[in-house]
Amino acid sequence: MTRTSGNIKHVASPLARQTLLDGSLTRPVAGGHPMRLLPWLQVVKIGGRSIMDRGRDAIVPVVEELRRLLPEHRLLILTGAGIRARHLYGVGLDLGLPAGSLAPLAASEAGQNGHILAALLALEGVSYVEHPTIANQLAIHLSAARAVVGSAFPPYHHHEFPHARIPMHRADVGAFLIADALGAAGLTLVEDVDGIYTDDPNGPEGSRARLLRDVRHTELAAHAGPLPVDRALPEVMANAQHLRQVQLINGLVPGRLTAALRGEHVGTFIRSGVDAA
Ligand code: GWN
Ligand code: ATP
Repeated sequence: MTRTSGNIKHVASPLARQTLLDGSLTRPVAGGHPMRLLPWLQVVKIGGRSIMDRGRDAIVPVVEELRRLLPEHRLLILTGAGIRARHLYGVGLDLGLPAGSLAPLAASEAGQNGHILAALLALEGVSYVEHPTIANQLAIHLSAARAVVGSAFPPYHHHEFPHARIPMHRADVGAFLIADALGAAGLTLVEDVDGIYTDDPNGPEGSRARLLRDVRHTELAAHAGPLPVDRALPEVMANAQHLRQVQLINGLVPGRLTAALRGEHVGTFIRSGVDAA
């Protein structure tokens, strides 16, 4: 909307003369629901420690399963960081590095794992794509190939919140943020456990751990014990715009990923805040 007085052109904006901090003023303009950019996209996050660090024995079957899924789905495959990031955190924390310095260093391992996975899928036309490409050119890359691979870490870099010494927004949070922002059809977290348990099934209390098949983000946020996902994930899921749930599955069991992408309940569903809205 433009208006001309004399030689001056005024550009009218419904938000021009008001604070962006007053919800009652912004709601009529900003209160609508965002569009889904890529509603057919399936996002799959492959665990860094739980899958990639296991090497050939775990990676090759997962790659085979991904390859067989390509005719059926268009995929954004994201990789987490594993043992090299943990070593990096150890050295960096000992030296006193802040969370914002550690975040990009750990993220680079997620990228390395993505490069490895993409190389194994290159024959299918799958490539590693950079963060800026995921941000701006995902659609054209996914019209050229059935899938692309990227780093699951969010690109916070030195803007990482100094909430704790270890960066709080890691691969699970990054995968959720991009899947929800794109309005993707789904997000599957591929790890080495059948789902989320009441306690770490591989920990000292493991024999007593019970599998939780369906949890709300609020229950996860309140969970006192260890979790197989970033602690900040339930917090981010509370504010989801599109994704109603995420499924965490065991990628070491052949067929689970295929079933999950077909909508079957084969792991733990984590419900976001979308249903409650
Ligand atoms: O380097 O493997 O992207 O996609 O957080 O930043 O530390 O960078 O600082 O486009 O921008 O190491 O160089 O690296 O993993 O993150 O990338 O090969 O600026 O394609 O240059 O947001 O890949 O890398 O590590 O993801 O997670 O050059 Mo890497 Mo990562 Mo590549 Mo990316 Mo970071 Mo870029 Mo970035 Mo940096
Ligand atoms: P990243 O991609 O960040 O490396 P990841 O996705 O590979 O991470 P881990 O952080 O290794 O996954 O989480 C998986 C591990 O979490 C499991 O092997 C399990 O031992 C452990 N774990 C801890 N608490 C739980 C829990 N409550 N339920 C299930 N597994 C748990």
